[in-house]
Amino acid sequence: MDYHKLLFIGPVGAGKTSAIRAVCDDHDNLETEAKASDMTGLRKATTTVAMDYGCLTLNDNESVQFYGTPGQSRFKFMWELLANNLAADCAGIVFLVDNTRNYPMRDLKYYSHEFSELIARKKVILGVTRSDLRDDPTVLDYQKALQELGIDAAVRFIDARKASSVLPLVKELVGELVSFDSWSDLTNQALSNEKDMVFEEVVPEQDDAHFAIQEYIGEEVVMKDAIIDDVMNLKGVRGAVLTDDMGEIITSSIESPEVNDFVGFVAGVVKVFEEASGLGSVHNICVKSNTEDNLSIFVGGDKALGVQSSNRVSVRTLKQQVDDLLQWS
Ligand SMILES: Nc1nc2c(ncn2[C@@H]2O[C@H](COP(=O)(O)OP(=O)(O)OP(=O)(O)O)[C@@H](O)[C@H]2O)c(=O)[nH]1
Ligand SMILES: [Mg+2]
Repeated sequence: MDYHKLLFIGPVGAGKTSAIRAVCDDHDNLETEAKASDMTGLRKATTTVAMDYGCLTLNDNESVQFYGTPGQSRFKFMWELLANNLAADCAGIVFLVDNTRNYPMRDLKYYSHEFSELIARKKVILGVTRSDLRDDPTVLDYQKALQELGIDAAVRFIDARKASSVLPLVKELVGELVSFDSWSDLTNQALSNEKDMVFEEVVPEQDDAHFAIQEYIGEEVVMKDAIIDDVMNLKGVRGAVLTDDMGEIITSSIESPEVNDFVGFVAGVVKVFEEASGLGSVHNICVKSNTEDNLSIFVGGDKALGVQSSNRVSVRTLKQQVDDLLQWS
């Protein structure tokens, strides 16, 4: 049997799991879905925590294997395992982006950076999903963005839930490598199956705009004032303060002037510390306590965010959640 591998990459909720589920043989797929307990839960109920796998049998001798990455950056170790090992020999990459996100171009930049080595070596197709819900940015916008990123890839607007929409991408990537030539039969079969299917309608509970936190400018995080409200919704958080890089308080829900001043002080000295220490950029400073609250300070762009949290909540978990908020909301 000849196997041809395809790797699906892209942000949370772009439809990687859906696309693999749609095109693989019945009940022949592995999913590692877990209930999305964090920010992701606002957009969908589950998220991939390790990887997706599925197989499409073309004929007795040929099949396509699909590998899907988890979108969340906390599972980055799986990106490396998939890109460098399990799917390093893939025939191509299906790069999915969700057109309904606030900043789909930021996603495009981020993931193309993260998978740059593999992308440079492989045939890539950019599949723009949820384009049934929003058609802007357009194909032309994506073509321009890809050109700026130096990526040679075709752009296809698709519905990741539908096999009839995903199969043409599979054909584009492996069609020339296989003797199988009944792609149109497969697609027609999928179309007729889809007639009776009811597709789950995904209406985000809250619009992304609520979390208008940061824009992806290069790799620099820009914190918006609304981050305070979002951080306050995290478990164990008692207060949050946002300051500028001169230590001036922009907004705060922390009563203690000492804590506010301390965050302002740290924000002010970080740049000096970075230069003097030669350690490179400082992104996060934690002050832990066994008896009092913990204080975590996140530095990004020209602002600092101080988060006061119960010492019963792990600082590591909190850091992950705030990082997710900063990166993905
Ligand atoms: N309307 C619409 N919904 C879509 C489309 N593609 C995917 N969805 C829905 O959006 C959600 C996407 O979720 P997943 O397939 O789990 O996304 P994922 O890329 O695997 O996400 P992670 O595993 O969290 O990285 C599901 O609820 C799908 O039904 C699309 O093109 N149009
Ligand atoms: Mg998934």
